[in-house]
Amino acid sequence: MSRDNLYALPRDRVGQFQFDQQVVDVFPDMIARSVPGYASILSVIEQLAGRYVRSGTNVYDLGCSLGAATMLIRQQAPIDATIHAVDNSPAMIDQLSKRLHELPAAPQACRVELHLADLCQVAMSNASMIVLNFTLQFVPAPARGRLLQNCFDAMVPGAALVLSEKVCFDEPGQQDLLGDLHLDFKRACGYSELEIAQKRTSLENTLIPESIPTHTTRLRDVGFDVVTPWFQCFNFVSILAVKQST
Ligand code: GEK
Repeated sequence: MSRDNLYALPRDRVGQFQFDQQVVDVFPDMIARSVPGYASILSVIEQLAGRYVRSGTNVYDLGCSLGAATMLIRQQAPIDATIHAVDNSPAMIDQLSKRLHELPAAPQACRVELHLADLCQVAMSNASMIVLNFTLQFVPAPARGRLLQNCFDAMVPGAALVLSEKVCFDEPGQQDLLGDLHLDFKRACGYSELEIAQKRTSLENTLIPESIPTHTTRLRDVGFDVVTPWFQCFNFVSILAVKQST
């Protein structure tokens, strides 16, 4: 795995963050050293797949990047389920396609379909599990409610949605403290002050965090019956939302 040093040298101008080939080349290292709890969240997504993915249904991994969640869900899903891995970055989808082709043959594994598409435009149906693992934060805020409504409407009774996000806090003391603790985490993972500052600038108008109550209220408003944050480390959370069984 290549080490992320994309922002190690001073740049004259720090442009908007893009999920391009340079990012793809270092992505596993970048996300592991930037998102506290990333590995733990993935391992629980695998556990949840074992519980929720149903025979003959679809699973959507929206904003799949290199398919970290897709690969784990595939290990749990029944053979006649289909995982739809969606991303609008051609570099991510190309690399994920290569990874899938390099996997050893697994006759018991379910089908994985890749979609190079905007997740707001993708048609979904018959879903027993939908994953948005650090993706909604990149969708323009006004489009988020409609997207989650589409997810809810596409889900079968008893299905689960996992929403992991970087979040903000209304209370300034909490916002500052948890933000600082996240920066300490990045320093401890080897990022320099320059790398942290340049990455922050590049993400400024691209990654728009919202508060935990904003997320949970919106999920309830679109119809989910059980909405519960199940993980938090500093300003990173994961929320489980379940559609009522009939
Ligand atoms: C993981 N889930 O490793 N449509 C489709 N894809 C999008 C859109 C959009 N509108 N906006 C952003 N993306 C992954 C990690 S990374 C999180 C997700 C991060 C894609 C974008 O191309 C990128 O691959 C992904 O969402 C976000 O479990 O880098 O912080």
